[in-house]
Amino acid sequence: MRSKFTHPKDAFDYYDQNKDGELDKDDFKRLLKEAKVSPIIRGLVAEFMIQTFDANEDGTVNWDEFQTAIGETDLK
Ligand SMILES: [Ca+2]
Ligand SMILES: [Ca+2]
Repeated sequence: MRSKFTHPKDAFDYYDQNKDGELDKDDFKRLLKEAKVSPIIRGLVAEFMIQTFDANEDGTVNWDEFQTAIGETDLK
């Protein structure tokens, strides 16, 4: 989620592997893998991120929720 992507939507689409418009736990695990997060805590962190960003509580993070998330964490 750094210089590799010119726009946050590029990052979102890249990690949304099955292109359903939502980042699920597996998508986050892949993101965390690339961020070099230890496999031991990857599942926990993925769970935590979804719980934190999932505003409508459907278990996945959609583009709107992702935008809110990056807006709050200043990763733009
Ligand atoms: Ca997906
Ligand atoms: Ca959601």
